[in-house]
Amino acid sequence: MLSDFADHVIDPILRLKGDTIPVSRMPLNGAVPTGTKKLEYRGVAGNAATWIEKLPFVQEPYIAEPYIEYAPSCSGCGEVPYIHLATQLFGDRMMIANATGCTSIYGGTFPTTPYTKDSKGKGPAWANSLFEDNAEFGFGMRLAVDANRKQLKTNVQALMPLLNNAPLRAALEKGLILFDAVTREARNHADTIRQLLAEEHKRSSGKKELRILLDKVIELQDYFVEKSVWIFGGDGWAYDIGFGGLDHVMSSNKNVNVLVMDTEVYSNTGGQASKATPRGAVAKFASDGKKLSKKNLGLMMTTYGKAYVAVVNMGMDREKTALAFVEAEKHNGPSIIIAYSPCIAHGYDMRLTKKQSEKASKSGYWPMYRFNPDLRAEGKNPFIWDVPVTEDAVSFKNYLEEELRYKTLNLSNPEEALRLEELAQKDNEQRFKDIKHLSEI
Ligand SMILES: Cc1ncc(C[n+]2csc(CCOP(=O)(O)OP(=O)(O)O)c2C)c(N)n1
Ligand code: SF4
Repeated sequence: MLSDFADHVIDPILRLKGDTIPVSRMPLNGAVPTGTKKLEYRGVAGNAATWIEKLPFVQEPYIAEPYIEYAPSCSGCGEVPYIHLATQLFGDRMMIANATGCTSIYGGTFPTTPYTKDSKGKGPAWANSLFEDNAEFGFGMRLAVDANRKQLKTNVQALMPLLNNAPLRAALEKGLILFDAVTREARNHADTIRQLLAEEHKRSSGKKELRILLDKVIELQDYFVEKSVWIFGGDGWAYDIGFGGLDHVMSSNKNVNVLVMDTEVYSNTGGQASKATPRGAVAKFASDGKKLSKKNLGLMMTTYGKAYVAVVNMGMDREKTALAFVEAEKHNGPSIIIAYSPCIAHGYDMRLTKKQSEKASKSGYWPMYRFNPDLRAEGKNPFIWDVPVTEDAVSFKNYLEEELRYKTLNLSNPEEALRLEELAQKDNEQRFKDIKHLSEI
């Protein structure tokens, strides 16, 4: 399938001969083979992030292959490492609803795609709906997975008494016991069931009732292992245009994971201001500096009480960031991770993103924290600081003066730049107080 697609679709398109491809060459269901981006790189696979496997809280490191490679973003893009991280942790059972934005453009490229599958043929299922309905789109995926798993269970229970095949019956029984586990044992066992089902299917012709149930269980066999449903998008989506849907999903009790890659502007359309843009930064529609403070999305999300919330910064602390991903995924309810994401729109050398990310947290601009409602059950405060803002501090000015989005205003209107900078400093203090309040509940 891949070589056919590569020869008859990818190759002509890359040679600018796409117009010659007959429509019948396109996959009928709209799904394209994954792992094809590497064909543009002599077929050499990308690297898996080995540091993830060494983390003590990643209990079953089994990932030796990447699930996204050669994402064609800008060099140094701060969004991509978060996608690498999420896919390496959960990629083989992941479903991603991707809002329109940079993540959908470099994630959903055609004719080659950077998302991959591993040697077992497993990898993230990915789709993009619209900019404005992505939370609802992912929510729909969750409901569909729940419905399919429920149907699978019912059909397995109906099938078992009809089986004369003891190994398959025992495997299905064990499959039901492991139904909610996502361990390596559960995943390997699902592969065993798949094999036994295929063998039984070959033997079952002429047995109508058995065949109907077998067909149904085989159709749904991918759902023996629980999926990890993710909703990806930028700040333009999460803070502004998709916020209604985000609110709906986050106030539900469904197990979805939201990843907001916060570049503080609508990056993909050239850097328009969003509600995530900080005060004083110059962006499109805020050419004389944004006059209002950044919306505190993290704090708002904690008010649902039962949602997991993490505000992370990979450049500051990748281990705490990974911990937030693991906890968010584990939380049996809605989770949101708001991720500091350097972008070319910030206006500095993208080789320095790590250093600048550190300054963002150390200056108090980007406090890192986790709000884990599961801790309440253990009688603990759900709020955890990950970067005490007083530790190893740098001044806010020191952070600002590295970035063109702040420097521009200083050049064109220094009085206004100073006024906004002072207000932005107060925003940081207020944000800190608002969040600190949570740590004292
Ligand atoms: C309803 C709607 N409005 C506008 C657009 C155009 N559009 C596509 S991507 C994008 C910017 C996305 O910004 P953000 O969500 O911050 O993601 P980023 O590109 O920064 O990752 C816009 C405005 C659209 N696709 N749909
Ligand atoms: S514009 Fe920004 S967010 Fe988009 S790919 Fe480039 S660096 Fe990444």
